[in-house]
Amino acid sequence: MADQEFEKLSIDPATQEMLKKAQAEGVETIFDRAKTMKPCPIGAEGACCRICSQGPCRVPPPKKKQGEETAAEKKQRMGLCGATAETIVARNFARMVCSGAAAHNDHSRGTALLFKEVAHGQAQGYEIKDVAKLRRVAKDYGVPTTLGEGEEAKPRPKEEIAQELADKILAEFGQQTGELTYIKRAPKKRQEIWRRLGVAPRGCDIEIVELMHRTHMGVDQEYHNIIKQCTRTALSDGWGGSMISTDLQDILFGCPVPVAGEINLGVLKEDHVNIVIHGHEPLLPEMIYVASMEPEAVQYAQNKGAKGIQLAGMCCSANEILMRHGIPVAGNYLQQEMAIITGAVDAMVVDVQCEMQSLANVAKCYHTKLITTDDRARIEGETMHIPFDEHHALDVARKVVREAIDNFPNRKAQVLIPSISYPTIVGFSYETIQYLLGGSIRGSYYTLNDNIIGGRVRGVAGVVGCNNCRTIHDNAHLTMIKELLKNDVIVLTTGCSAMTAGKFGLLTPESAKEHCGPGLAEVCETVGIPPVLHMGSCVDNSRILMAATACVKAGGLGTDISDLPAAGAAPEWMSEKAISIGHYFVASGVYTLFGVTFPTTGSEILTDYLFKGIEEELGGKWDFEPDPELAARKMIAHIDSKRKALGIDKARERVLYDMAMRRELEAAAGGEEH
Ligand code: MSK
Repeated sequence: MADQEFEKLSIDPATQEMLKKAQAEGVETIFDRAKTMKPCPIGAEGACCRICSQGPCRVPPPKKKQGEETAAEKKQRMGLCGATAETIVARNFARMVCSGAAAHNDHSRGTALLFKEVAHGQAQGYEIKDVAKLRRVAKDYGVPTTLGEGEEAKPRPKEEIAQELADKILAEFGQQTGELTYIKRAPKKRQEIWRRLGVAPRGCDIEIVELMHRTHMGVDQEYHNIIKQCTRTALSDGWGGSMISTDLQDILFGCPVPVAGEINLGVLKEDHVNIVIHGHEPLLPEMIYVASMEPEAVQYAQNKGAKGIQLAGMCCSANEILMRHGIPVAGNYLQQEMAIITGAVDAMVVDVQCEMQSLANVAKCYHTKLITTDDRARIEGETMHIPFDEHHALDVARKVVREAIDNFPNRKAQVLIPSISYPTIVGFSYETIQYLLGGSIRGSYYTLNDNIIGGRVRGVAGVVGCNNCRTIHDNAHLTMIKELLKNDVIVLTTGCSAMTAGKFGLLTPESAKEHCGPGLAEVCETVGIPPVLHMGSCVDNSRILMAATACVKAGGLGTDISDLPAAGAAPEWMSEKAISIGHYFVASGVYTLFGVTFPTTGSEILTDYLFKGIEEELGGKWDFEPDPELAARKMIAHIDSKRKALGIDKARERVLYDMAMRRELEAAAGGEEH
């Protein structure tokens, strides 16, 4: 393949370099398979029904425009059982929401179970690191944080608070009635919408189970009704499982604050033992971080001829340890094979989600040990399975580190690490942004709102999500983000999108001058923040929900998330989790745009409902645009329409709110800031 061909696969020079190496060494990657295996066009549109053994039934697209089809023609576009294109496509969409929400909520359950063990002092190596956050979350759950009353009141021991809180949180997974606690964190108006529509989730598990039931053959066959349960299920992810994960991980491992990091394959070191941590759950990675720094481990590595141990992350496990410890990131989703192809990775340690099965084949071409660590996620061809055990996590981590060190002398292929990496500043949790905007005393989102009202910041965009080998790696993320920044739209990012931003230098405060419009550049310079704020991993999209809620509660931008000059996007999405995330953003009132392909285009009627009709009910809606520049313009147009509705479409004098005005706004938006 000629050099220009590699540029059509990825805009990332480090990835291009590794693709060339793979070609020279005869190693097959996802990029090769994408060339030879084309997606099924009917499946891609969501119009293939395979939920019973009478099919699969494939429903081709209509030959005529919507509304022009005769009843007989419509009949031809049905499954054997009579299920219409709308039912089939809605069911497929629903099952994506289900699987995505299940992934996040199951991740969350694991974290909650560990939290309970820590609270009872039965989890080796772990402790409660963020007591202030523990107390804030306890308040949400109605768990007392003091003992005694009035002036006699004393702080309650953190272990006691944690024990009671753990039981309350774990009960929410199996809860059958009522509603999830965090629903009350949303603006009042949003809560009312959910309650009026009957979509406030009852528990973390029940909504997923019910949606699976309803998409079984012969159950729910009315697309609005299926999508309604999609909404309830997705909300159980965003305002349930994902938010619980984020909060408990902050309590256990520390709430992220700005920290310097580095990203791209160049973070690997030829003369070190390289351990790449890949997946999503930070429980074991936190201990691997500890184990890799123990003097005995470093000495052991030196005895084997290495200078030391280099830990690096991949995908969202990377985001977790980057945000809290500044551990460098080797790359995003489409770089997992690339890391092994360097020939320098002594162990790739995976937990759950986004790990490609092909890792086993690629690892065999080199010396890399592929170590699975979660009983829920084994990979055929793995080198070994060292299961995570919360009671002995540090011992497990030490074993993993030792396996990697033992492998260092076994390197067999030529080692070639691209000397490409970029510095980043990350760690912008919702709380940190609040602090940066106003300091610890008066910390709040007022400052951001004032700048939005004054027109320096045009609006806010969340750009998140995966890479997808059906589009040029990293290109859509980068193009979209640059276009938004140029137009004074500040970007909040998570997941693999955050890594793209980092790889191209957008996660540094200095980048504001180069990439932003004058208003946003001025704000970033004054506050000292990058124009793209890295907020964490996939579950940390819940931090974006909290930031949006804080904007509403700070006042001046309406009374609901749907009033904000804001938009969301996943321009290179690929996973079912992305669909669940997208749908909970829509359900929270956000205009949400996806790129690459859209999974409901097999039904024009259903797609129309998701892109238009649903807005009347939820205030948010879906959209699809594969061209990232056009997509960014659509987002900006939406932001402008919201500015107009708020009456702030023309740049105007800054309105400085006094306390009385703020109280009035807060009351309208739903009470105090969290
Ligand atoms: S890792 S879900 S490829 S963002 Fe969270 Fe990246 Fe998407 Fe996995």
